[in-house]
Amino acid sequence: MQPVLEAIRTRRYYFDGGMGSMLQAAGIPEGLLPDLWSIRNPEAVQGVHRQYLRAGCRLITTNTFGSTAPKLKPYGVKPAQVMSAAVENVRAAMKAEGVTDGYVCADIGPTGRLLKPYGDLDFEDAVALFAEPIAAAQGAGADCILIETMSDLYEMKAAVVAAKENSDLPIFASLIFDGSGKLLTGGSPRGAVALLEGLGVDVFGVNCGQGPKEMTPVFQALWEDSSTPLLLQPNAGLPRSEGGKAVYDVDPADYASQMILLAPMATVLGGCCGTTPAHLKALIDATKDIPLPVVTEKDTLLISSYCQAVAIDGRDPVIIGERINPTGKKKLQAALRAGDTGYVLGEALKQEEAGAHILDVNVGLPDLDEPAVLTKMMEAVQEVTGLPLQLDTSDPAAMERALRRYNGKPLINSVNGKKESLEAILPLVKKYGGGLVCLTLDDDGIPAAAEGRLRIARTIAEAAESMGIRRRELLVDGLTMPVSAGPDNANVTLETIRLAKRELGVKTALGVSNVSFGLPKRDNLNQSFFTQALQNGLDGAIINPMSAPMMGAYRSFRALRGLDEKCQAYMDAFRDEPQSAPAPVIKTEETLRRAVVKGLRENAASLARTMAGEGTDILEIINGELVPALDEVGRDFEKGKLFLPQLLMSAEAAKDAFDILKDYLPAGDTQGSPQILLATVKGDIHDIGKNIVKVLLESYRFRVLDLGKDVAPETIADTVAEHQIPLVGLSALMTTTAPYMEETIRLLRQRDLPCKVVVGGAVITGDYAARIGADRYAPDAMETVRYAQETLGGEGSGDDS
Ligand code: B1M
Repeated sequence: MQPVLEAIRTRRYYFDGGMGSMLQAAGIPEGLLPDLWSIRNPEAVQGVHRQYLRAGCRLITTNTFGSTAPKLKPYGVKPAQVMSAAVENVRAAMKAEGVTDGYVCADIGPTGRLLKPYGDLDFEDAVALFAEPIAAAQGAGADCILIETMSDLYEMKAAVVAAKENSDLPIFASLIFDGSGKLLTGGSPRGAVALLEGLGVDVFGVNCGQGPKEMTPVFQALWEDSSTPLLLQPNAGLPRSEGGKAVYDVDPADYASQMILLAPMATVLGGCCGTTPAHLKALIDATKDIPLPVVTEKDTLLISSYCQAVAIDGRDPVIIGERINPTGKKKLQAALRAGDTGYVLGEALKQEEAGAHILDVNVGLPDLDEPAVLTKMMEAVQEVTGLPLQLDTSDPAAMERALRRYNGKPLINSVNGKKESLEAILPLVKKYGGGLVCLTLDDDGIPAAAEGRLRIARTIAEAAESMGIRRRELLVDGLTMPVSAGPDNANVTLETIRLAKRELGVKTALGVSNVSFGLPKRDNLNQSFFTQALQNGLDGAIINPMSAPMMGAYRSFRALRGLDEKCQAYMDAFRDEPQSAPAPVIKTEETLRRAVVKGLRENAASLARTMAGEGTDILEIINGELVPALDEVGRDFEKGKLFLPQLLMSAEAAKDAFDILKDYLPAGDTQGSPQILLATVKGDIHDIGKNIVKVLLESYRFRVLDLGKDVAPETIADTVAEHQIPLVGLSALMTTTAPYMEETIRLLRQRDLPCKVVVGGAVITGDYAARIGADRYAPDAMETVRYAQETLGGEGSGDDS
């Protein structure tokens, strides 16, 4: 039989549709992991496969969506067992239906956990979790791997790496976007194309989450950027909840008619939640004669982080911030030696604010463990900025380690024309993906003339292409030599840029400021050379974005070249500047509020310590810095300007600051029976506010029993009864969890527990509190203390002073 990747280019092939709902209809017990039926009830699973085969589907997905070790552990089975049985079920169904042109697609779903630093799952552990079912799929004779319903690009990367390392099967990969066109962790369609094409995934696209109509903008965006065949597997419309169950409203005929509009862009179609064999049958009837799309090779180089993508299109140049490179920088050298991430992160954020699009990260110092330090600094920088990074090292071991764990598709700086460099770096680019900076030097050094440098660039480009690395991924660096060392040095570099673009059709990169080495007033030369390089076709400028002359040259170039529509970016950058010469360096004031907003944990803690140490009132610090910072982050989150990972980093920074501040509050009294119970209600994991309330109550010497977060009404009522607690404080921060506050109060009243209840949290108002029967609404922590004093009398009864 033809390999699956060849087959899908010859005619339309269809994935199947929903599996869970079909198994429910077949009687699977509620709450049982559907994958278990691959072993325990193979006939039922085969029955579903057979229905889809009869509908005309030929890409049949194994019933293994949840088959990673932790999810299977409670049932005492291993991923390999389930995968082997599941592959066998598909084969048996095909045989029973007499189908000879079907393919077994080994289904790999998400782990259900967030990866570090936002969650608790380490990247390597995620790779290992995916490796098990993938290796089993290969062993059992699956035809391809389908990694699906991924809402985070980092987890997707872990799964793809696992697939590449544990099988040689074709890889299909599919993501779930939300209504705003983003992934849960903020990734965009363009970021997805960058990552998945970089990793060499064979077919990718979108599934789940929404119906065909709602998916259209995301799918269109993928189509515009991608040079890879796309797959599309929407739900039968947007799910809505009815009696706690998801219900889908789009019937087979509507589903098919909505898909007709997207079929010209999709090589492979199929269904997801809520779709049935009837949906697939209607889809196949409606689209089987629509010609397959012709997928064109795009020329743009895409670079990405977990949430942002930068396009290097050969026309509009980008800025690569050069400040995180210890060469000639004593402070950075000291910071790297001391493992001081705070300083490095400060440099990262300053460059971002100054307008960099990509940040170079280089930690090359002779006495440092470069593989460890580069990875550590890269991860730290990725925690606080969404800008894509350029990994800059001449040590292949350091490059590999960082590249593997990088969240996105980076720039790789660099390879050169030497055999050992090509042999060490090109396989890494092939495996992990990345835009590649190609230095025009080889064993004979740096050629004096542009033609010599072009020759090396050609050697690199051909070697890369022979390994399947596209030419558009390459940025040729013509190497800047000081003009003080030779009058023709700048001309040769400029000529190399021109030739590389014209003769090889590649992009170009350049570290600009070396041109002025050894001469006074370096800014003059740098600025002028930079403008000339841009004119000659420089695409990636490695410069100091905090240098006003350099950014002035860049912004002027874009405006003059017609790259800056209505000169908007130029005006935005300079509107508020005095019309005289601009200050040479852009400075940012470091405040606790900013540190929390930016998620700078170390800075937040040390600024909190400084402020408290200087005698600033602790409540003033909380209400004047921490709360407004989190409010700002919350607003930006709501507007879709930032995403869950940044929200988490800000929350962590606020918690670190608060951990310092609470030591400055008077110590509490923890002896005796509790007087106040505190809890964040069921379903809600926000506990920063509640923790502040707790510490403040304790500093007023009330004895607090903290039940933590996500606490069920019954647990609260039982605890109040057991300890005869007179005052209960409940916190809720979401509209969806506030009803549990009401339920808790109702239960306390029903059980006649003689306690008062104070409530608070971002979504609670005085009116709401009154309506649900709370005794008091506390807009902040201090109001809680006042109410405790009113109801329990004076300070806490533990007060013996
Ligand atoms: Co989320 N979150 N969050 N979040 N988060 C909000 C609440 C949100 C308003 C952001 C937004 O969209 N603008 C939004 C809720 C929207 C809504 O329902 N209307 C939201 C969302 C949607 C979510 C997720 C669903 C995101 C997702 O996964 N897609 C998810 C939910 C998870 C869950 O709970 N099931 C989520 C997750 C998170 C993080 C984990 C990242 C993190 C929480 C970390 C933690 O708490 N350990 C987080 C954060 C930090 C926020 C924001 C930005 C800040 C909350 C905060 O800590 N504020 C928040 C936006 C905002 O509130 N501006 C947001 C500072 C804190 C000191 O204030 O808690 O109000 P607060 O407490 C004050 C007073 O209200 C009062 O005193 C405190 C001190 O003055 N008070 C009480 C509070 N409780 C009291 C109890 C009392 C008395 C007074 O009686 C005892």
